Amino acid sequence: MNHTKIIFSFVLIFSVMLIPFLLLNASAEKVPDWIRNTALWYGEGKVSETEFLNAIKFLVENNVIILEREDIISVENLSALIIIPNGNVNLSNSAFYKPLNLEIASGTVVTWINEDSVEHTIQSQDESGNNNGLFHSSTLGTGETFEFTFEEMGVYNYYCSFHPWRVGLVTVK
Ligand SMILES: [Cu+2]
Repeated sequence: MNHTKIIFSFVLIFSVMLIPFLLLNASAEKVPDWIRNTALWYGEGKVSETEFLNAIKFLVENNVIILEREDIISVENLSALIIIPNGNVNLSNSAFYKPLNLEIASGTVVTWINEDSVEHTIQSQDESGNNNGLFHSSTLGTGETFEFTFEEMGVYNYYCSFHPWRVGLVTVK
């Protein structure tokens, strides 16, 4: 017996061993007769491709054919918006920051937009109301924006240096 014959014999033995497994996996009992007929008729040109594909679709939808789906890891571009609404300037208005407490994931870029008719700033402060220097916008006119990226978990307070009663929160989870 030369090399080729030995290898061929191996392949043959393994093939014989594998065939029953393959047949078991593709259990004919799970495939309804109408699908087998559809496949046959499709091969004979008696039914349309759409009918054949619908039959395959049925097998997928009923888990006769199981497709393994890979988890899709998407790299999201995390961003969020806080609106300084019109009327925010007046103490008596309920024109709070929208949202008043923004909840985000770490790495989110937060943009504040001033939709009020007067100027505002965004100034970070600690829990006691003291400036902590984490972020501080320049004066924002109507329609102007300020961005800050929150990298670490925590609760962040901010306020407007012109209207210090306007306090908002960003919670990074
Ligand atoms: Cu303000």
